[in-house]
Amino acid sequence: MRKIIHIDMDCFFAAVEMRDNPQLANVPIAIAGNGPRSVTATCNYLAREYGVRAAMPVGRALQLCPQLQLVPGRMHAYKEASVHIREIFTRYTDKIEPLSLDEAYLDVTDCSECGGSATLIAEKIRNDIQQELNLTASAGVATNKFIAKIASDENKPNGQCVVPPDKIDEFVATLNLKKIPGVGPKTLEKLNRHGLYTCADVRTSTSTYMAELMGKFGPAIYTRSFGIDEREVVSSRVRKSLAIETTLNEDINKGSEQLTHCLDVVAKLLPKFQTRLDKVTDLNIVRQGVKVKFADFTQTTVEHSQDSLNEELFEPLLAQAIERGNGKKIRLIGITVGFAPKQTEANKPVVCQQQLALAL
Ligand code: DCP
Ligand code: CA
Repeated sequence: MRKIIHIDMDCFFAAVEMRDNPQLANVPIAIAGNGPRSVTATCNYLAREYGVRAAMPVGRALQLCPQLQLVPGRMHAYKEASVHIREIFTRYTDKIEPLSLDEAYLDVTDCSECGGSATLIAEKIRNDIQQELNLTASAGVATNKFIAKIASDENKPNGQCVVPPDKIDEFVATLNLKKIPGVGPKTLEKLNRHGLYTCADVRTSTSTYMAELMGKFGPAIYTRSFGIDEREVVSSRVRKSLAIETTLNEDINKGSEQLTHCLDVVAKLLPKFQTRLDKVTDLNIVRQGVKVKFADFTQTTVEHSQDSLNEELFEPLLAQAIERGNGKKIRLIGITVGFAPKQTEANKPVVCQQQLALAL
């Protein structure tokens, strides 16, 4: 039986700002630029009482909460806090899988601290964070990553939730499917259309049916609905992609010039993208793509298999993305490449003579 902790900082960017500027401590705040097209990165819990949320256009946030204070982000301060919390994690285990600056899975199965109690280890980690950073974190404790992640959200902020093995079944049954990581609004809508709202509903179906309905993700939703998740805590993540994007100062209107304008934007993004790409030396490019967000906030990505970055390819990729928009204005453009690990002598799969003979 594994012991997994998911740690997640509370309203992370906002909490750092409230800590560093006492004038912000007791007022609703959101981290956002103050341009007319800005969206919030996050907001504090006071602002959430008014309905303000992350990724909300600033105009809407101010409608909901006119006294909302907009605070520009200070990424260096968030990174510094992130490095510090990761250092705290290393005191307890080396099996740490960061998910973002403020979130990580820890496998503490072999940790002897606190008599081996994952519940107490989670409390101690949260206490270290509070003492050393003056910030609060929430935690979920369970026997797998899926349950631990959902549990960490249960008693937010500054709380934790432990789901022992004999409570998993009950915990998962009533779970709304939107809580399953990876189930976004579109997936949820499709599941709902087929009468599937909770994990208990999914349990009455079959893995095959779920695969037919949802493709590759279907069987995963099915196993998750029983609270099963065999994924290991992976200490060092291999980068899967590199992306860069920009929200435009003004939407690009439909019309014959739309593609040319988009290509100009891509040309501006390319130097920075290339600099970042040059730093990735241990991976092979396997895909190249574009992302386009339209004025109504719907978005699309178009990708093509590639073994190197081909600038000429952006034109047909963008043309296809624009076509999918059916004449909608464009508000954001991004470019991406996907990677696969390089086959070096060190990581080449070892094929023994016998297997080779069989393959031949
Ligand atoms: N973030 C962002 N843009 C988003 C979502 C998040 O820039 N659309 C940033 C700001 C957050 C940080 O990442 O502070 C962590 O994201 P979380 O989703 O964990 O949200 P918070 O930590 O802000 O709040 P919570 O207390 O709900 O975890
Ligand atoms: Ca968080």
